Amino acid sequence: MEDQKVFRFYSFPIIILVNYLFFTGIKSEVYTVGGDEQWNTGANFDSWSQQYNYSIGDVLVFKYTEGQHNVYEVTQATYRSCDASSGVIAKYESGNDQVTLKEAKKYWFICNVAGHCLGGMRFSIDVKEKSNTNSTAAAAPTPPPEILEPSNSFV
Ligand SMILES: [Cu+2]
Repeated sequence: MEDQKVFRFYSFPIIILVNYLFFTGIKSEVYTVGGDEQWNTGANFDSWSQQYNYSIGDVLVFKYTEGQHNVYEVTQATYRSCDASSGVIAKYESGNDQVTLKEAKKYWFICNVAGHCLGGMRFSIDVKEKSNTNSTAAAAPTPPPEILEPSNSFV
């Protein structure tokens, strides 16, 4: 009976701790490109993309009406020229495209519907390795054993 009470009392901080580790050290971020405006003409993707720091494992979600836009990951030269006759790394056109950022590198994205890239549907991001500041917390996922010892308040 008493043991159960102790467990219940101490399980709460453990849940908090596990959540903390999950959200700070382990979980990758998911970004909807363009925020509320999504992947559409008229949104400012330069200012949107500069709001965040991107790490390996993060996911970009491009939301738009299928057929009205598309998403091409391209080289820097193609990003600059908006001419996708070459320099295309990947194409997405489902309207709900999830792009996992797998490498620490610069990524360039454009919309290849005529006029959209030149009209501003393009941005670049710089994806970094996951920073080491969280790794000490993430390296100790099991709570220290002393946290389970009953304190004097239960004696
Ligand atoms: Cu477009």
